[in-house]
Amino acid sequence: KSRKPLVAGNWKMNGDIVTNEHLFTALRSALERASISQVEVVICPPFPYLGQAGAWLGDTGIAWGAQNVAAAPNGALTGEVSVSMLLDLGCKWAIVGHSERRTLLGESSELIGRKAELCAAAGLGVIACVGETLAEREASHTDAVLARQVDALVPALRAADPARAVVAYEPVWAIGTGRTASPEMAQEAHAFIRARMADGGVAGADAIRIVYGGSVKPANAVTLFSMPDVDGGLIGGASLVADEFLNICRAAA
Ligand code: G2H
Repeated sequence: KSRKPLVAGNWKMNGDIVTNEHLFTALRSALERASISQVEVVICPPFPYLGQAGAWLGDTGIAWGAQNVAAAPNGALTGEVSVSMLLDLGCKWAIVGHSERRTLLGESSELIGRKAELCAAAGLGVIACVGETLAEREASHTDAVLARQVDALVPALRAADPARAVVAYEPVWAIGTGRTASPEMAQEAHAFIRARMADGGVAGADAIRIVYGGSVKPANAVTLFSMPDVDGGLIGGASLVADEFLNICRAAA
C-alpha cells in the first residue's frame, strides 16, 4: 500500500496516573522491541493525562492525541478544550466525532465538521469517525449515513494536509461488543468513503488514511488490515493492554 498505516489507541474514559505509568512503560519497551517504524502509532488518553503522555512518549516515535476538541477557537465555553491547547501539550492528533459522542452526547455531523476544520486550519491531525448503527445497516441505510457523515467532513478534508487527516470507519454495532465487521464489509465501507471524499472534491482522497475501528483484536487485525482500503485501526479496549496493542501494531506493519 502507498499509505503509511496508522494505529491509534483510544483509551476512552479509562486510566489513572499510576496505571497509565505502567501502560506507558510497557508500550515503550514493547514498541521499541517491535521496531515498527513503518507504522504511525498514536495514543489518545483522556485530556488530564496528555501531559503525562508527553512526558513518557516524548522521546519515542509514538505520538499522542486527544479524544475530542472544542468546536470554537477559544472563549466562554466552560469545560471545553481548544485546538491550540492541544498543540501546547504536544498533541499531534485529535479524534472527532466518535460514535459515543454522536449518540450519547448528541454531537451532530455539522458540529463534528467544524471541529475537524479547526484542526485542519491549525495543522493538528484529525481522526474523524463515521459509522452506521445496527438499525441503519439492517434498513440498508449504511451508504446514506456514511455519505452524510463524510460530506460534513469534506470542507475540513479539503483544507487538511492529507498526511494529517484520517477517517475512522467504526460501525456502531461493532464497538466494544466483540462483534467485528468482516474484512469484506469493512473494505466495502472504506472504498465507499474514499470515493465519496473524491466526489466531494477532496484532492487528497487517495492519500488520506481510512482506518477501521470496532473490537479490533490481534486475532482479527491481520485480515482486516490486509484489505486494500483499510489503512490501520482505531483501537479501544485492546489499546489498554500493551501486548495486545503491540500485536495489532505489528499486524499493520
Ligand atoms: C471503537 C473502538 C475504539 P473498541 O469505539 O474507538 O473501541 O475497540 O473497544 O470496540
